[in-house]
Amino acid sequence: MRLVHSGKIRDLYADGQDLILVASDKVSVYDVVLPTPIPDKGKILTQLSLWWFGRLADIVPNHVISGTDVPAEWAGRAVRCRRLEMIPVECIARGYLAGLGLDSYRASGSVSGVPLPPGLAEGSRLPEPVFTPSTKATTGHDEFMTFDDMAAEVGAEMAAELRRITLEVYQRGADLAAARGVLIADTKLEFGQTPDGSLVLADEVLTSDSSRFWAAEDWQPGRPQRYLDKQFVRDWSSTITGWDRRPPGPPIPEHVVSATRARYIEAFERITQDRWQEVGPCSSTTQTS
Ligand code: Q0Z
Repeated sequence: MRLVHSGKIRDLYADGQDLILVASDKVSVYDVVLPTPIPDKGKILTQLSLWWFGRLADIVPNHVISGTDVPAEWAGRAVRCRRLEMIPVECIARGYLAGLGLDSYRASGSVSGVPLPPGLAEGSRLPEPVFTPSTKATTGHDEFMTFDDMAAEVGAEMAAELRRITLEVYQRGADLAAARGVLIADTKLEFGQTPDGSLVLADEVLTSDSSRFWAAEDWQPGRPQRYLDKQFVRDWSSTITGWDRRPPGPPIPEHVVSATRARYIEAFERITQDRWQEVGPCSSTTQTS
């Protein structure tokens, strides 16, 4: 199969007319990919994304052709999808203040040109979710764009439709996850178009690599939030003296790997209310603990 694009964490292959999206077990902290994988992470996030696509299909069609008709070596961690003409904008919805959204609020009181009320702190819940589109930077960090910038790029009607769908997907996802103990602070969606011009939700959806997942019981505005999934890696990495958070990152010790894997599974199990079960070519013989 032909490799079309290689990302930090995932790869994209072409198979005839289709694309195959493959999630690795790599993990990044502070935007640096560490040399030690988290076993099954790619499978857990792929299965969660497939679960969400099913839960969101009445809002917007998606690019999934199959989560099982994929090469055996990638079973469980790959999705066969429709090749689309991708929209060159990151569609982000935020319900809480963190990350670059927090930076922008502190600098200007707004994000993507949307004014927010004064007095918000790190981790604060916003009065209502906001649409904060970003440019897809080819190098470095994406940058917020205003709704008018976006309309100039994709057309006013398309921009309005993407904002409506993005906020609806976020609202559905955040409400469902919150009821199950996971706060989804924000999420990034990617859309594409079919040859007839209709919009399709693509890439991955509402995973902890495309969103911020916080454990609801630990949420406390006014400080950095604890991540439901990779907090052990973050905590441990901040104790490493002499790592300046630039690549290459340090190898992760085994106890941090296993605790982190358990948190990915916990996020999956809380949200889906299903038990995590290894999906793969020989799941009955694969060690899962
Ligand atoms: C997704 C990405 C990477 C994983 C392009 N259905 C689609 N049609 C056309 N293009 C894409 C998709 Cl999902 C597409 N990406 C992002 C890059 C690994 C996803 F290296 N880029």
